[in-house]
Formats: sequence, C-alpha cells, structure tokens
Amino acid sequence: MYENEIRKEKYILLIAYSGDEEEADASLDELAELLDTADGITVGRMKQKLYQPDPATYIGSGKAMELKISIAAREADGVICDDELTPAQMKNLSDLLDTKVIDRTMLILDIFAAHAHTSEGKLQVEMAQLKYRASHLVGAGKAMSRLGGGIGTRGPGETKLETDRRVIGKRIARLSGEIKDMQRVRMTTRKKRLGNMTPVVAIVGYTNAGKSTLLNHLTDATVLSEDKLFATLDPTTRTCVMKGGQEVLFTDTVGFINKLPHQLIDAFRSTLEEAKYADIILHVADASDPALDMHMQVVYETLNDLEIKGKPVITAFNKTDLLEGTERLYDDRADKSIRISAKKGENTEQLLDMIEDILQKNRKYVEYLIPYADGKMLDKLHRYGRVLEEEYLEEGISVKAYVPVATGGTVL
Ligand SMILES: Nc1nc2c(ncn2[C@@H]2O[C@H](COP(=O)(O)OP(=O)(O)OP(=O)(O)O)[C@@H](O)[C@H]2O)c(=O)[nH]1
Ligand SMILES: [Mg+2]
Repeated sequence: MYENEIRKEKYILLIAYSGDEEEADASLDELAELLDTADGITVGRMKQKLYQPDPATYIGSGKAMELKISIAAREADGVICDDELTPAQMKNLSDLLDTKVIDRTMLILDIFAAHAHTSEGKLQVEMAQLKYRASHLVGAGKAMSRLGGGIGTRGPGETKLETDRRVIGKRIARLSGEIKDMQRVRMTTRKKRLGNMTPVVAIVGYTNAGKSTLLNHLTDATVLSEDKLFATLDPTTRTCVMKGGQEVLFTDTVGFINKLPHQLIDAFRSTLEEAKYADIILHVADASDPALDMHMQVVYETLNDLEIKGKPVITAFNKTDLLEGTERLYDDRADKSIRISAKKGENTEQLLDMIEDILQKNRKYVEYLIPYADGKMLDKLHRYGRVLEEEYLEEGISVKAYVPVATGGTVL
C-alpha cells in the first residue's frame, strides 16, 4: 500500500584511523550529520585502528567479515567510509561485503548536488562529480553499477551522470567553458564593486557555524539558515549601513569542512575566492561545538589553500548563548576576537564597531571645501567615506572626513 513512499536508506559508518580515538569519533559524528543532511539514517558505526588503511580493502578482512554480519543484522543498505577510497578499495570492499560502498567524498558531493540552486553552482557540482567519477572508473564497474537511486548518486538538476569515460571527458571540457564564461561575468561585477570602493567583508567559517544567520541579522538578507551542513552554497552579498552612515558589503559563502573533497575546492575555487577581494575576513566559529579548535584549524588551512592571506581577520565566536561559562575565547591567528550570538543578536553592534575600526585604519583623513554646485561629491563622501564634520559656509561646504586610502584621498 505504501510502496511509493520514499524509504530512507540505512547505512553503517566506517572509519580506519591511526591517530587519536576521540578524533576518529568526532569525525564519525560529523559523518553521521552529513548522512542526516543527505536524508539517510545511521544504523551503526564501526572503527578500526590501523597503522594505515588497508590498500586493498580499507579495513582488514577480519573486520570486514564482522561488518558483513552487522549489515545483515541491521538490514543496512550499505556502508559509508570516512575517507575517500581508491577505486580498488571501493571495488574490493563492495565485493567482500556484497553491498553498496560510499565514501565521504561521494556523500559530500551528493549534498552539494541537492543544495546547488544557481546555474553556476549546479555546473560546479556536476564538474566535481564528473571528475570524481572519471578518477574512479577504473576497475570499479561493479561497485559503481551497484549505485542506484539513492545517496551518492544524485546529479544536479535533471542531468544524468554518465559512467562512460569518453563521454565524461567531453562533458568536462564543455562545462569548463561554460564555467569560465560565468566567471567572466562575476569578474565584471566584482570590478564594478571594487570600482565604487564600497568595503567588502567576507564571512567565512566551518559549515553550520552560523554564517548565514549572521548575514541575515546584519543585513536584510533572507539566506536559508538551518541546522544542516552546507545549507548555503551560492554566495550572497548584501549591504549593511554602519553607524556612521557608511555602506559595507557582506558576502556569505559556502562553508568549509574537514576533508573537503579537492574536486570541490577546484570546482568552487572561483566562488570561494570571493574572499580574496575582501577588505576584511570575518571568521565565524561555533563556540558551542566540542570540535571548535579542529574546525578553526580547518578554516585556516582552507584559506591557505585558496591563497587568501594577509588580510585582517576577525574571529566571531558564535552561539555563545549556548555556553554555560564565560571563559575567554581567543583566536591568536586573528587580529581580533569577539563573542557573539548571531541568533540572539548579542554583541553584534560591537562586532560592527570592530569592523568600522579596522576599515578606518585603511583610510586617510581629509579636509575639503566643496562648492555648493558639487552636490554629488558630498553624497559620495557619505557613501564611501566617513564624514566627521560638515559645516555650511558662504563659499561652500567644509567637510572633515576619512576616505579609502586606495583613492589617495583625491578621487572622491
Ligand atoms: N543557539 C544558537 N544557534 C545559532 C546561532 N547562530 C546560528 N545558529 C543556528 O545554527 C544553525 C546553522 O546556522 P547557519 O546560519 O545556517 O550556518 P552556516 O554557517 O550558514 O551553515 P552552512 O551554510 O550550512 O555552511 C542554524 O540552526 C541556526 O539557527 C546562535 O548564535 N545561537
Ligand atoms: Mg549558510
């Protein structure tokens, strides 16, 4: 009777680790969250401490037999490994267990495919998926053909994901062209933005840290924010008017994650690089997450991979409303740190003051006498600079203000 009802797929999570057991557990917790975001259910977890993952089967064969029994007992639809597997590992493990084997990369790609909304986002995800497939075709015929319908197989939009190497190669070439065209359009928009000198603050951080919640609170944006990983993929930029009347642009982008698949970094490079052109990096961290330190480390590593360096960084320790104590939170890699709650709007005014302060340092003090005929000039000073004093004299308007250094104080 209920045959058509969508049944959630059940998986057992699997990790081969060499280091700390606590870290392995935290990584599996995150894998479970990823699976939940992809609409699957975790029905079991298995860990194996190994000097290095087995090159043939990821976990040892004895452990694999144990796993096979669990799969049957829990009626699981497959297993999800916490690392990206080689084509051989995927094929062998799938044969050994006689079930579907998915890896962390496929799961993340699947979530990205479901969450991409803009045409550029969809193309970028498809590109990442095709690259993953192309590198996993060798000898993986059976493992790949086991995949069908569910997790790890979603393509963006209506596009059917190909499994033929030649067809994949052609499609990748076509997609690269289309993505390049879109990047050109983005460059033009960015240049226009830079041209008008409105300062840009890029909001970056680990996935689910509260970046979109903060953007929505500071501006009139209505970016989807929910307790799911990678809720936001497409960059959104909104204006915030500061206390002094100055406009500042805030950009919210895709979140980072530990073991972010390199195919995704490549495909999303241009989107992620929005931060490269920002005046300030606003790093949002979830202070209530037990893995806070690891998450912050991943954010700095990812920024480094993207060659986003040498910019002032403010770390906003978010979700402090969930913290019991008032212990000092401090990030020594940032120029400034602050505790906030984006959801409750706590301390966000102070955060804006901090941003204004930093922007101020990139500014130059000027005194102008603007003729009454030049109304536009005063308007510009208000929009892009910070007017301290404005006096209406007989010969014109005397203004004392801070203007962006890039203009040398002369263009405005
Ligand atoms: N308690 C509390 N929850 C918060 C706060 N800020 C955000 N959240 C919650 O955290 C979850 C994630 O928030 P988002 O704004 O979607 O996080 P994000 O960083 O944009 O996440 P992605 O786009 O998925 O990478 C949501 O359920 C928010 O309601 C906060 O200050 N306090
Ligand atoms: Mg978001």
